[in-house]
Amino acid sequence: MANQDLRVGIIGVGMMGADHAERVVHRTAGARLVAVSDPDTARAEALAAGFDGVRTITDPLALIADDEVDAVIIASPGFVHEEQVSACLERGKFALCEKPLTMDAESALRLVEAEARLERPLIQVGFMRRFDPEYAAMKELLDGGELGRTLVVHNVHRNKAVPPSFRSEMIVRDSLVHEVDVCRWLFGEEIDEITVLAPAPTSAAAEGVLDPQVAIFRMAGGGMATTEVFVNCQVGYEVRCEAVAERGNVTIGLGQSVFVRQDGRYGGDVPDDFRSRFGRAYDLELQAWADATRRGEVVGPTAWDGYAASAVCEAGMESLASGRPVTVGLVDRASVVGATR
Ligand code: ISE
Repeated sequence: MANQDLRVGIIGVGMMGADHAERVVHRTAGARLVAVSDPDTARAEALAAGFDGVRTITDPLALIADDEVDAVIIASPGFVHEEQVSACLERGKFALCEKPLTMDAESALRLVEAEARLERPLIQVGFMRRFDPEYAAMKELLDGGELGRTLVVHNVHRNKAVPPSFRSEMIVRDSLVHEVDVCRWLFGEEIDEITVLAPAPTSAAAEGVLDPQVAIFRMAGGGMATTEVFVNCQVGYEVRCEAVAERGNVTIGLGQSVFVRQDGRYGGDVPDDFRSRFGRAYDLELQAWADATRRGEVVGPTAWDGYAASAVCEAGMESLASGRPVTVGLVDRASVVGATR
């Protein structure tokens, strides 16, 4: 496949899937969008009509099985991920699955085990922040060792507003899940324990929704991380991360790329949502996925990363309900995936 275009099918063409469709068509070298699937067939047809040579296939499992589809981007809701990722594994097709990998640790682990039985990785999970140039530079600096051991990581994750259907647990499973992955990746360690607390909620939150939330992670090697997640902050999309190491600290997300002074004031724009803030990260993520898939490899976050994140979030939701720290009970990694991945 290395010399041919990767023929990509996308399942789910809501906000993220439609964004990826445009990205595959216009900004991913060596990849070609050939099919899309969505329960809202009118939406799928309207999207396909905007591009040349893109078919709609109503049944997502038929899209996965289609001979003209080499690899699949899964951007459907999390509750159908297990079935769709399993079908990709059964057909031996590479999949880039948007986060969360599945809705709970048990089903995510089933996918890790099914992939391990194939003895070749096929799944990448869409934790795009690992491809963001600022996060990547931070990781490189910390791994370089000059700053010494990383002691604490502080995160801020704010969305301008979310619909009333975005409940307290979703703040953990859909939003905090990014910091779960970022902290596992930056420290290079699992999260052993999580506490999620909530102050008195903002008046902008829907009835009964605990927003903002503050999470504390205890890392397996003794480090700690704090995260404020605030999904109705009203201002715009803000993601910041500061890593404090023994001989220095690194901060990303200050958003100072374009800084204007005018009429006695100074400042810049706050991005509206994650598609603009992480647009470059998504582009790099898809390019890396397409390149690796054509080589027959997986780069970036693995099925294990998806499982570990689901397990931490499950413990986080329990902690949010009880107000107490909850231990994350991961299965032994080597016994499932071997020592290599
Ligand atoms: C959304 O699903 C994302 O993945 C965004 O990155 C995050 O900021 C947002 O809170 C989630 O709802």
